[in-house]
Amino acid sequence: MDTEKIKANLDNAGYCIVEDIMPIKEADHMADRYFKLHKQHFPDQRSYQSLQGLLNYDQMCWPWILQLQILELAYHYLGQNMRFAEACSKWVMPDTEAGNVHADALSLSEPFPSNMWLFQTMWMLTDFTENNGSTLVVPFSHRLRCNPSISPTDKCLIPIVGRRGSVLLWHGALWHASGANTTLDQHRMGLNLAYIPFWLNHAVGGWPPVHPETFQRMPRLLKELNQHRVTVS
Ligand SMILES: O=C(O)CCC(=O)C(=O)O
Repeated sequence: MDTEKIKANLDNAGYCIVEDIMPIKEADHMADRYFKLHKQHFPDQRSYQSLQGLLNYDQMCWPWILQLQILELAYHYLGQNMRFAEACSKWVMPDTEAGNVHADALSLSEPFPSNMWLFQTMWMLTDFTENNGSTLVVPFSHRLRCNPSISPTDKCLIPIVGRRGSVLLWHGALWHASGANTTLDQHRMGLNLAYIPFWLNHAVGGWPPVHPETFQRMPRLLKELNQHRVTVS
């Protein structure tokens, strides 16, 4: 999709789906890898799993952080000194309830700033369907500049469905949630890659740091984007 059209959707409705940006084979490969990683990290947990600090465990997501069209959009919204916030894989297992509806407010108080402070992406590594836990959003809610107080069954939430290899982009103020997975056997795997402006204190996200040995292996631009969050622990 044309970048100007994506910006128009993001500005207007607070979100945009870009279809088929990643080859299906790559999405399948990454999903396989992340299912395995999740099983190692959460051997007993059933339902919704969020694997934070993914950059330390996996290199397959690195090129997608630097995907040119997405990066251009992140620079447009967050400025030339913008930074990478976090990579996190998110698995919605069969028979899982929807998550809480929230904005990614990162401790900002209301009314939220009108400028974007979080450029959020959800890469669909499996197909996202109405029933398997696809992300729910409330279109236009970023304009309200406040936290939601609605339930995940509220009718103003719509499921974002798409083929694997597509990416959902949204404004941090948009109200959203993980959807319910009402299937018996379909697993949803998504990859969150998030970007923030330089002025936002990274600590408010509570995101794990990048380990120095991971940082050393990164290509130059990825280093630049992650330089603020390298620590040993
Ligand atoms: O897993 C999902 O679909 C929702 C993710 C989410 O709530 C978030 O990134 O803040």
